[in-house]
Amino acid sequence: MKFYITTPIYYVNSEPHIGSAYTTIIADIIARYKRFMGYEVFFLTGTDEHGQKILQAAREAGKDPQEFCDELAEKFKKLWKDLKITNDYFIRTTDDSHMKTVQYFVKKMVENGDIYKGRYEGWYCVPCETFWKESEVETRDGEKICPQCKRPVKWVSEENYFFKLSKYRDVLLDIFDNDPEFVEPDFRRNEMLKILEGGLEDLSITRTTFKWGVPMPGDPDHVIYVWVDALINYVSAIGYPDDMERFEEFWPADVHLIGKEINRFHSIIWPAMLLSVGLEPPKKIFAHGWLTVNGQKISKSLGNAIDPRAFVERYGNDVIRYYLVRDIVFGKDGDFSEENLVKRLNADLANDYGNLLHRTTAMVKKHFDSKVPKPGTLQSIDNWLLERYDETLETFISLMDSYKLTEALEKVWAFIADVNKYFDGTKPWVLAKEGNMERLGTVLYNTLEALLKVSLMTLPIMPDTSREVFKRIGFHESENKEHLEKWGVLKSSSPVSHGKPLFEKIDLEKFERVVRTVSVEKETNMITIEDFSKVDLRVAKILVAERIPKSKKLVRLEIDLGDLGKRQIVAGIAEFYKPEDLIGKLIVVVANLKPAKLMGYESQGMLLAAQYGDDLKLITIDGDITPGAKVS
Ligand code: ME8
Repeated sequence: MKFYITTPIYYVNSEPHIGSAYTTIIADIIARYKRFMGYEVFFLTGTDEHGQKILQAAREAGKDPQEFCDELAEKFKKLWKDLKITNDYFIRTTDDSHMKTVQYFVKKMVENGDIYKGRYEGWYCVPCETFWKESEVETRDGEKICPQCKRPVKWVSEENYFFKLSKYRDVLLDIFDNDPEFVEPDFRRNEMLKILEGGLEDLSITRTTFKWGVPMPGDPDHVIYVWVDALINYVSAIGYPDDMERFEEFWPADVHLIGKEINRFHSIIWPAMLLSVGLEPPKKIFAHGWLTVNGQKISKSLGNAIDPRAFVERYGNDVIRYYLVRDIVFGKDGDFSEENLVKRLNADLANDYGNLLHRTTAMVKKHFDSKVPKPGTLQSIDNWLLERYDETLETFISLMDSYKLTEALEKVWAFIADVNKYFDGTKPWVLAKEGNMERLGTVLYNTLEALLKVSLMTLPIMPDTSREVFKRIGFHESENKEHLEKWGVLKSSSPVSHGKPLFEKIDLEKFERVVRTVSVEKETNMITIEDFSKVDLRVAKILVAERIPKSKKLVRLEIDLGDLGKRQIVAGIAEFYKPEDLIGKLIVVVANLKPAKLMGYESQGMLLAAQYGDDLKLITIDGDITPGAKVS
């Protein structure tokens, strides 16, 4: 039995955050659950490293794109390690083997007659790496913006290769019809059906205005569209086409776990691409909702505070995992609220679960010399507990198998409530007082066994906690589903240890958030007029311009700043301007910037330029004005 699960491969334009961690943690939970249930699992994650957005981010960081991607990919890998994610492989789209597969795949689409050359005219959103039709874009203050991320879109008009996506509309509709669970949750499936019913347009699959991507086979002036490149990771990672034996073992993928905003790529474009090369579509796409943190959008303004490690340090890995599954209904949008997290920690984990273990092991220590007691004859209340367990297990498995993770966990906690009821109802402390050791032994045995069942069911969600519970209740067998299926797994007289509470409660009165509510000013990056006036902007005339030897990007300029004298500045504009064309231009510079050295040359200021995608243009002056003039 094989099980193949994937996360999106994350863009490396910025560091991983709680949003990317959410998908990866959920995928990890599913992967661990399937392994526990006896499947041979392949759990894939990785990074998406080509395209304009990454190129732009690398430029902004002043880094070579490959070097930039190498650094960021390491950060993702490190985070997953810190979060104890059990991915079996980490794919990067700049891996040679992946790039070869992308070319092979696209070549096959060409051979199958699904690619043609045409002119693309329309809008493009770089942050989403998405083409939008005129009818789809929105307008804000006279500017066209992306309907998804609401940032400005760019007009694109280029010769491109196109994929005949429209051709696959009817087959896709059939797939959706034949398998109502192809895309989940159902409200996300309905969105996709609406798109399909509205008809599909062919998709532009190459770009010519930059080079950071996989070259189009046979036409290297074109690079393959980053989404086409990225989606192919799901097959390149399992050996397509070089190792077809391995590929066939795992394909089609059992589930692509993604966020709702990239559903169209996974549920429509990707299956069509696969059909084009004669491969089966994935078995399922599960598009979960979006998280906010303490009511705020996850954005750069939240800064490093949303580094998932900060939460893990404060609350512990298992608590975060529990909270994400329990409080955010899997599939729907939700808020990662630290206050709710603390409430869950105190109530569900420390009280319901931790205290039950604590009370039980305390009594085993006191009355049975820290050894698992022997159970005696069962009474009706014991049978009631066993029935509750049978029903819990059946429902738990069916909920987990259908990705109803939140409900599955609720079911386990309903069982914990039953075990607490059983414990209180059988009054073991009275039995102890009365010296009824056989009955006491039975009650404690059943409670320990129930705790074993709870810790086995929650093993994929809270692995460290479960293993700690195993140790304390004397369970040393292998971790597999057999131990869930029968009652009475614990061996009498195996050692029990009564340790410190499993979870430490946090006092809500003194509780302090990891992420503080960011003020509106910070959120919108507002500055005051005083802040702005600190920047001394001046007009400067370029007197001398020459390339810096051995540098692709840097130009050395001598500029005249009038009253402020002459200065040297170094600017990264060599790829956009020839030095001789710069001489005589009136530009704008920051005159009060601390000097810095670049490639051994001192730069005594910074010129201003506008950059968009691959374009860079200097800020110049409309007409003549004396050098040194203040800009405000
Ligand atoms: O889209 N809440 O990469 P990406 C929940 N490279 N999940 C969130 C989230 C949030 N606030 N923010 C991000 C890409 N995610 C492409 C994917 S796949 C072939 C290419 C998660 O770095 C969620 O899974 O923008 C979302 O789909 C993904 O991160 C987007 O990651």
